Amino acid sequence: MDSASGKTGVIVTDVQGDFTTWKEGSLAVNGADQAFVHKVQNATETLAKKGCLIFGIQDWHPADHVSFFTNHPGKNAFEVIKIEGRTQILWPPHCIQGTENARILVDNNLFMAIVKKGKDPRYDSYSGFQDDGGTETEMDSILKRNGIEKVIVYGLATDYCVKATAIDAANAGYKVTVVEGLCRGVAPDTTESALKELKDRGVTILKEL
Ligand code: VGL
Ligand code: ZN
Repeated sequence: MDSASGKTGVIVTDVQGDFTTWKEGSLAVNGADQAFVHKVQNATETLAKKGCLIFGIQDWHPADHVSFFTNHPGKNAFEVIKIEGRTQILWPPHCIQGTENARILVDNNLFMAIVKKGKDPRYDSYSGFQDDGGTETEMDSILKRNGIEKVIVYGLATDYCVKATAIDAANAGYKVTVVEGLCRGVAPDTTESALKELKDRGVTILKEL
């Protein structure tokens, strides 16, 4: 990946214990094992050495978050409901602020900044740029402050947070690359359709770096 010609930012998305089988996470993504996390760690170090600026996204929910099925009496995990017209998938409680499995598993010293998302109990937030209520995070302003024009996005999960973050980055005018081999998806069908949608929106999909 060429970074000499312009400023490239890397957005390492939600590589947190609860999304990994390694840490027996509550929302473990298939294939997000220890080897996967090490591969992400190594790739991120390589990109940092090449001069890319590394940013992290951290899912960071309060215990009463709207996306947890446990906060909807009678509902089960992975049920889909409508909330004020929005589609909400009900997830197992995950990435609760200040819990062990909310930690980012990539060396935190690599990050220029870590943007937390999903803090508002009322709204889910797959994208690192904004939540479902339209409230923006500091991601875009931090990227702009650093003169970033291109972003490389990878992490967990391909079909949710990687997808939403890459789409919002493209919509915000960044040239976006997603590295498929550095992502894992929740389900094969939604992962395939996510990659297709990203391509259709002009995002470059690389198999590997
Ligand atoms: C994610 C579901 C709920 C993700 C976050 O990081 O893809 N998925 N919260
Ligand atoms: Zn979440």
